[in-house]
Amino acid sequence: MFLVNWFQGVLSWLGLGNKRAKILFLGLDNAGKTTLLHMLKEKKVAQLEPTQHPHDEELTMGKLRFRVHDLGGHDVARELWQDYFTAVNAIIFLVDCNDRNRFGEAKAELDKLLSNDQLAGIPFAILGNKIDQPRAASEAELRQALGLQSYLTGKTGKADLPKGVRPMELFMVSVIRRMGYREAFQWVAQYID
Ligand SMILES: Nc1nc2c(ncn2[C@@H]2O[C@H](COP(=O)(O)OP(=O)(O)OP(=O)(O)O)[C@@H](O)[C@H]2O)c(=O)[nH]1
Ligand SMILES: [Mg+2]
Repeated sequence: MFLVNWFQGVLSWLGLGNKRAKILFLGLDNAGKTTLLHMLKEKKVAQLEPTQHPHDEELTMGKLRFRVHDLGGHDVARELWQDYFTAVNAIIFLVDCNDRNRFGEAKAELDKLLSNDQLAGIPFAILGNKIDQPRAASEAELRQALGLQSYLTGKTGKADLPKGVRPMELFMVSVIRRMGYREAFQWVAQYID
């Protein structure tokens, strides 16, 4: 009972309380995907191993279902991503804002996802993570590095987008400082029926 109440609390906090959703956490290795999942689940930071095997969290309470798939980001693990694309409601794509050497690699993976037919029209929240670090890229720098300038659809309110236009936004976050990701989930929730 405690767990149920607690989890409902997290869901309403994220704005997903009445929605059924399948969400994937994607991004390069070391971006912070598992740290985020752990933070949502346990509300604390943990030192975690790189993800070797996809990890799911799902709870069903009456009609409510919220399921996250945390997939490993290293290159071999990326081959598994597409196995999870069926019936997905949203993608959360994490990028380490400090790892400028890998912005190109992150962009290449993101571009592959954006051009995947199975994911056409699916909302993407891109999380620029680790902004607690002094040398983290700014939002403008990351937007440019990922080539997002002309594709972002607006952070505030639900945009009335033409059919086929994908909702996409960039949020600057620090998972370990609990900054920014709540807004990203609230934004995503608006686009999940
Ligand atoms: N400074 C800082 N470090 C973070 C933050 N979030 C995650 N990290 C660290 O980044 C490292 C990688 O985090 P993970 O969550 O394991 O990354 P991942 O995306 O799951 O990586 P793979 O499982 O290999 O795909 C860990 O050392 C985390 O503690 C953050 O907000 N700030
Ligand atoms: Mg991981």
